[in-house]
Amino acid sequence: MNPFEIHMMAADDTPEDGDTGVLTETKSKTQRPPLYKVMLLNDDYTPMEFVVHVLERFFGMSHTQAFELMLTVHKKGLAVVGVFSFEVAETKVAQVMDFARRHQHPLQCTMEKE
Ligand code: TYC
Repeated sequence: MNPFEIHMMAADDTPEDGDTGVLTETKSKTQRPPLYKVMLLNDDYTPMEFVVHVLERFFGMSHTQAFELMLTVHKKGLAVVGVFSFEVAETKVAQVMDFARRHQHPLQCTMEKE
């Protein structure tokens, strides 16, 4: 997006006038949408293989990536598994929570503004 806008302002803009327009330049701040971290929390009951499967299925990770990140959550208590727009983050959290609930695992997934 072009952050510069040229505003042409003619004080009295009729064809007979000749060009008495005034040029002004304004620099408008480029707005970026807020991003949200999606985090997975450790617990004592969810099987490791289930968490690996969740990371592959909902976050597009390879088996190796997913296994390493699962181990990080297991050791550290939690980890960021992705950064998304609000709507995408909300969808990921809902998908993971629903999938865990359907399999009767207590796995928790949350989101937080970056
Ligand atoms: N701590 C679990 C176990 O030992 C594995 C696990 C990892 C659970 C990551 C949740 O987000 C999690 N079976």
